[in-house]
Amino acid sequence: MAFVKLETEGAVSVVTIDRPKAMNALNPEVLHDLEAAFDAIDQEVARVVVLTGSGDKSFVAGADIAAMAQYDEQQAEEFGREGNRIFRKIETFPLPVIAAVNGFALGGGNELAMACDIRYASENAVFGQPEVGLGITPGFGGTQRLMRVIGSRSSAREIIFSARNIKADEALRIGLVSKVFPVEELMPAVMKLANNIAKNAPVAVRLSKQAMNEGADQPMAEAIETEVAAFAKTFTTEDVKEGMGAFLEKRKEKHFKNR
Ligand code: CO8
Repeated sequence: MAFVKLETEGAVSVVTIDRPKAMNALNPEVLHDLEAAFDAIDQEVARVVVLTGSGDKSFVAGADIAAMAQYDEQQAEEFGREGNRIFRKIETFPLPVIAAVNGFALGGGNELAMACDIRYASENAVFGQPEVGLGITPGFGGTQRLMRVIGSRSSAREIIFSARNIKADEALRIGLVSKVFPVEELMPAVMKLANNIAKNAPVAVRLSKQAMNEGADQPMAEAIETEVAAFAKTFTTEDVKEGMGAFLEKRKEKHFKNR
C-alpha cells in the first residue's frame, strides 16, 4: 500500500491517506490502497476505525484532477462506479468509522468524509463540492449523501450548485461535522472518542450501525422492524449478560467478549 498507511493502536485502527504532494488526492491507485487497508483491518482486534489524511493541510483534496482530465465517458463511469463501491464499503463497514478531517475535504474528500459514520474536524478544515466549477457533477456520492447528512435539500443544492467552500464553523453549524477542534487537539479528541466507543459492547455497536444504515433507506414501518430485529439479536449475546450484570451488581468494570 504505497498511498495508504494502516496502524493499529489498541482497539483502534488508523487509516491514513498518504499522498501529501498532491494534497492526498484520490486516483485509482489511492482508491485501491484505501480498499486494501480496510480489507486488512483485523476485526477481531479492532473495534473502531479512524480515517484521516497525512500532513497538516489536507484530509483529501478530491479526486485527482490531472488523472480525470484525460478520461472519456467510459473511464469516468468506471472511476465513478469504483469510487462509489469503495465508499459504500466504508459506509457499511462493520465497525464504526470516524473521519478526522484535518484540512481540505473537497469534492471526493468531502464525499469520503460523508461516507464515514462520524466527522470531527480541525479549525483549518475546508469543505465543499467544487465539481460544477470543473464542469463535472459530484461523482463519489455527493449528490446523494450531502442532502442526507445535512438534512436540507435547499442547503445541499446551494452548496453543490455554487461550488463554494465551507469553513469548519459553518460545517459545524449545518451538521456536516459533529465537533471542531484546534489543529493539535483533533487527533487526541478523535482517539478519545474511538476508545470510548471501543469500551462498549462490540456486537451492540455493530448492530446499531447496521440498523441505522439499513433503516435510513427504508419506510418507517420497515425501519422499526429493522430496529426490533437488531435489539432482539443482542439478547443472544454473552455481552448482554455482562453489560446488564455490571449495572445490577453496581460494578464499573465491564469485560465485553465481542460475542
Ligand atoms: N487533484 C490533483 N492534484 C491536486 C488536487 C486534486 N484534486 N488538489 C491538489 N493537488 C495538487 C496540486 O496540483 C499541487 O501539485 P503541484 O505541486 O504538482 O503543482 C499540489 O497538490 C499542492 O496544491 P496547491 O499548490 O494547489 O496547494 P494550495 O494550498 O495552494 O491549494 C487546494 C490547496 C485549495 C486544495 C487546491 O489544491 C485545490 O483547489 N485543489 C483542487 C480541489 C478540487 O477541486 N477538488 C475536487 C476535485 S473533483 C472531485 O473530487 C470529483 C469526485 C468524483 C469523481 C468522479 C469521477 C468520475
